[in-house]
Amino acid sequence: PVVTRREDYREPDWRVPEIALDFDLDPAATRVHATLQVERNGSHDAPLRLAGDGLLALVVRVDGVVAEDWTMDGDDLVVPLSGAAHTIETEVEIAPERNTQLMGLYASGGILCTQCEAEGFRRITFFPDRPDVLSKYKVKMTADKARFPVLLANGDPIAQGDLDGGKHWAEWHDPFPKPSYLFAIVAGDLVANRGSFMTMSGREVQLGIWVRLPDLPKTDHALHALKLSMAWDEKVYGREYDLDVFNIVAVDDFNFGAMENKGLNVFNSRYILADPDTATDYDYDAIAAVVAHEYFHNWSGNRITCRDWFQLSLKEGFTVFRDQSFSADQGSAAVKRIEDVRGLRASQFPEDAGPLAHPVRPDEYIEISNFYTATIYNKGAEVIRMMATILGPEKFRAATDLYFDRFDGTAATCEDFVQSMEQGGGVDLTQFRRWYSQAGTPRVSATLTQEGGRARLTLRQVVPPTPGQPVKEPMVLPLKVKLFGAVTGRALCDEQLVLLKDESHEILFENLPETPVLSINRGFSAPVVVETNRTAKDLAFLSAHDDDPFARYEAMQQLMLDTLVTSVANGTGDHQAVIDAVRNTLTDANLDRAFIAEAVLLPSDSFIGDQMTVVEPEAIFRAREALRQDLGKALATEWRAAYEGSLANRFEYSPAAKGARRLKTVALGYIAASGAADADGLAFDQFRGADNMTDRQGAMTTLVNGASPLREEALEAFYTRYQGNGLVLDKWFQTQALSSREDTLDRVERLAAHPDFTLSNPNRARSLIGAFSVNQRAFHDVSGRGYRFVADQLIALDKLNPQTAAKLLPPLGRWKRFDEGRAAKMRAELERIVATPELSKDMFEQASKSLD
Ligand code: HT7
Ligand code: ZN
Repeated sequence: PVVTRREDYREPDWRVPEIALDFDLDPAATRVHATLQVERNGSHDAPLRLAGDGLLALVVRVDGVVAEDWTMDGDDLVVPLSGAAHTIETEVEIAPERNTQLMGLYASGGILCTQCEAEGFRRITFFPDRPDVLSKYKVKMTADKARFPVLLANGDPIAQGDLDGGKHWAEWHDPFPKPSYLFAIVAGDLVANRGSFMTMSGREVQLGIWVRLPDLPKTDHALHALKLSMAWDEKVYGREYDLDVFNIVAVDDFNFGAMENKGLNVFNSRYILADPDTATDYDYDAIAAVVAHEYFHNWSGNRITCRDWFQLSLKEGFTVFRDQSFSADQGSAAVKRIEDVRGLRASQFPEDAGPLAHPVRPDEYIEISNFYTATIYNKGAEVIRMMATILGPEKFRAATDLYFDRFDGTAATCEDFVQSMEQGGGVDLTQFRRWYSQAGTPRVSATLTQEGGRARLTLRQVVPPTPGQPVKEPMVLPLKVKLFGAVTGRALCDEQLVLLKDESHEILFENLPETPVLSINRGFSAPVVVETNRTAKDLAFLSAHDDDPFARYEAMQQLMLDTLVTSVANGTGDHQAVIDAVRNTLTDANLDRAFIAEAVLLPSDSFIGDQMTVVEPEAIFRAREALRQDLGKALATEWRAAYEGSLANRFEYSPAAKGARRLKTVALGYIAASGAADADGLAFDQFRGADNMTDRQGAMTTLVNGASPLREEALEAFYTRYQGNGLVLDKWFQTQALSSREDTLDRVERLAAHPDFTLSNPNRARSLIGAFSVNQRAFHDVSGRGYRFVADQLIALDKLNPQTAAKLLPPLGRWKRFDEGRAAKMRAELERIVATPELSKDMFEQASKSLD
C-alpha cells in the first residue's frame, strides 16, 4: 500500500476555481456530468490529474471537444493539457444503492445522500480531491418526483422545475469556494422542522431539520440546539453565519456522527432524533454537542479549511474545544469537564500508549480515514485548551480573531494557528509546538516536601517512547497548582499556573502556617498523568475540601484507583478510606446531584487496567465488585436516601432534573451491588414505571448486570416495545454487550445471529461489536473466544464497510498490555486479519501496525 507523507506536500498543479455538476439521480444508475474550469498553478508542464475511485470515464471533453488522449493511471484520470486554462467535462455512472461503504453517493432508507470527507468525492466524479483545491459549486439534480420530492445541495436554492415522465429538477449555487470534501447533495421523501435565526448583523437565516415524516416530532431539540449554537458562536467568537439557509438532514446509515458540509449538514440520525421515550439524557446532550460541533465547523473548518489531511486537527481539535466550551456553558461546567476527561482517558490515553499512537499532526498515513482518532479530536482539543489557558481569555479571543481574519477563505495549517496564537497573544510557543509533533501522554511526578513553614514542590516530566519516536524532548505543561491547609482546609496560596518546561523544576512556598496538601493539574489543565506523594488521607481531604470541583473529583478517583490497584495486587483491600470519602460526598448538601453522581462512580475496569503493568481482567473485575459491594452495604442508608431524594414526578430536561436521574441510577447500582433483597424489585419497578429512556435504560442496565430472572423479562419487554426503532434497538444490543455478567460472551455470540443484527448499519455494528470489545472482562475471556468472535465480525464487516471495520480494530491491537497467553491469542487474530484475501487498506494499516 502507498504511504502518504506530510513532508511530501506540494501545491496542486492545477486549480479548479469553478465546477458545475449535473446529476441524473437514480439509486441503480446515477449519471454525473461534471464541468471543471481548470487553471494551471505556476509554470510546469504536468498534465491534469483527476482522482477517481472505482469510476469509469464515459466521455472526456476538453474545451467542448471530445478528447482521446486521456489515460487512466490506476483509478486516476490523466488529461494532457497545453494551455493555462481549460474547460474539462467528464461523465460517469455510479450505483448509489450498491454503495455499502457509505462514502460518496449512497442510499440510506430510501434517501440518496453523500459523504465526501475525507476522500469520498472521487467516488462521485473525477476531481483533484484534496482539501487545498477550493471551487465554487453549481449543482443541478434531476430525479423522480414521487420518490425524491426534496432535492437539497450546498449553498442557496436557485431554481427548480418539473419535467415530463414524473421527474423534476433543482439547482443550487454555493457562493463560497470550498474543498470537495464539503460537497453534499440529498434527495428523498423528507419533511422539515423549520425555524429561523436572526444573525447579529440582522440577516434572517432559514433553518431546516429534514427527516422522514414519522420522525418529525423528534427534531425540536436539535433545532433548538442549532439556534443556541448560532447565538453562542456570535457571542463567544464573533462568528456570524454566512448563507441564507442552513439545512440538516438525518440518515440512518452513517460512518460517523455527522458531517459539516457547507450549508447542508448530514447527520447520523442518532445525533438528531430525540424524545423522552426513546432518548436518554446522554443522547440529548450528545445531540446538542454534535449539532454545535458541525455548526461551529462553518468557521473552523469551512471558511478556514485544512491545507492537507495532516492538518486535520486544525479544524477538529479546535472545533471539539469549541463544542466542549459551548456544552460547558449550557449546564454544569465542572460536570462537563469531568465527562470530557473521562472520555479522554477511556479512548485517547490508551491510543497514545498503544501501537497506533500518533502525533496530533501525524507524519504519514496509508488511509486517512484511520486518522479520525481521539488523538486528532480530543487531544487536539486539549492542545487548544492549553493555549487558551496560557493566553488567558482576552488574549485568546484576540488571537482567534486574528486567525479567523487572516486565514478566512484559505486552506491553512496547524502552524498558521499557532502563529496566530503567538501574535494575537504576545507569547512564544516555540517549545509548545512539540504538542503537535510528539506522540505519547506525558507523565509528571509531583513531590511536595515540607520543612517547617516552607514547602518544596518538585516536578519531573517524562514523555514515553511511542512507535517511530523512541526519544522525546520535554514538553510545555501548564499545571494549575494550589495548596490547602491540612488542618483548617483554608487555601494557603492563590492558584498558580506553573509552566513546566524542563525535565524537572522546583517551586518553593514560604511562610506556611500549617501542613499543606497539594492540589495539582486543577481543571485538568494539562492532558497528562500525574503521580504524587499524596497519602490516602490527603486525597480524602481534597475530595471533601478542594475548591476546584474537578480536583475534588480527581482526588476521589485517585483514592479509588490506589485502593483498587492495591486490592488487585493483594487479592483483598482496605476499603474504609473510600467508604468514608464517598459518604462525605454523598451527604454534602452543597453539592449538586450531577456532580455527586460522577464523583461516587468507581473507575472503569479498563481504566484500572491502564494503571497496571500487566492487565488482569478477572482480578480487576473481582476487586471492583468487592469495593462496590462494600460501598453498597456500608452506605445502605445513604444510597436509599439519595435514591428516594432523586425521584421525580414528571420528566423534565433541565440540568437539575438530569442530575437527579443520574444520581438515582448510580444509587440503584450500589443498592443492587449491596445484595439488598429488594434491589431487583426496585430496579424492575423503575424500569416499568419510567416515563423516560434515561430511567428505563438505567434500570435495565442494573438488571442486565445482575442475576435476577427479571432481567430477561425486562429485556423482552424492552425489545417488544421498541421493535422497529433502530436507534433504541442499538441500546438493547449495547446494554447486553456491556454486561458484567460471566455469560456475556455467549449472549453476544447469540445476538450476532439475531434477526435484528446487521453489519450493514454502522450504528448496529458498533452497538454490539464495538461495545463488546470495550467490555474488558468479556472480551478478554481467557479462552480467546472473544478475540476470535470480534476478528470474525471485522473480517466480514471489512467486505462491506472497511472504514467502520477498521475503527473497531484497536482493542485487538492492545496485546502488549496482557499476559503471554492472551497476547498470543490476540496476535493470532491480528495475523489472521492481515492474511485475509482482498483486505482493505483501512484494515491492513490498523492490523499490521498493531502487530509491530
Ligand atoms: N468532519 C467530519 C468527519 C467525518 C468523516 C470522516 C471519515 C469518514 C466519514 C466521516 N463522516 C464525517 C465529522 C466531524 O468531525 O465533524
Ligand atoms: Zn468535526
